[in-house]
Amino acid sequence: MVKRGFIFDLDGVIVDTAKYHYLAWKHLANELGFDFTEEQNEAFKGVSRRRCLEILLELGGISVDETQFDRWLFEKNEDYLSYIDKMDESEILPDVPKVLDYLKHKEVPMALGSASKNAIPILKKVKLLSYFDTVVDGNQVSRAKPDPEVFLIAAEKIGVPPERCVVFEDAIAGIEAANTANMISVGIGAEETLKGAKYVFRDFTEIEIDFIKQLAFI
Ligand code: B16
Ligand code: MG
Repeated sequence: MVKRGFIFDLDGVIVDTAKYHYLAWKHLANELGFDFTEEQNEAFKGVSRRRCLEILLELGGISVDETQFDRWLFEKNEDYLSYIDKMDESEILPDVPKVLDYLKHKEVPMALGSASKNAIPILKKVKLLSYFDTVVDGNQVSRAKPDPEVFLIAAEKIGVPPERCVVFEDAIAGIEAANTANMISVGIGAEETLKGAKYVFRDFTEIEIDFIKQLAFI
């Protein structure tokens, strides 16, 4: 029997880097003369860096040429990386290692599927890189979620057909991407937000190993 493959999003599933993205975007917005709220930051989750800056500039009513746009993209990322640099294992979200350890022990193929171009340095910082057979990130995809490209590449790389893959995602666009790819979607977050997911858990502390076992071996 073909095993199931497990694909994990990064920000909001494995670590909460959204708070650092927020600080860096807010810093840039303030520098440009307007504020950026945590509520507005919600719409940035799972969205590519480039698209986030487009939205931020729309919020501030600012239009710029490509050179300045790229300069701000770079500046925001440098700021973000200064937070990432201080990360360690204590920032892994609760009970994530419980699930990763179980799957690793059972030799279930695992992939990371993230929009971030900083996924590998983050995984190294929190010492989780070795758990994943492959990392598909923002450097390898041309179409952002809700396009299923990131998850389809991940499935191909771990050699598991899409319909046998399970995706853990915290963003609506990510759940949509998983569903479009014909994968089993598991939402991490609020049920009201992640209505489209096949299963929803507030966080990994709500996930029993028995549930993972069933998902992995049926
Ligand atoms: P970077 P995910 C996403 O990560 C974040 O949720 C999103 O807020 C961010 O803009 C995007 O990565 C790009 O990140 O600037 O590091 O390339 O949820 O897809 O793991
Ligand atoms: Mg996410």
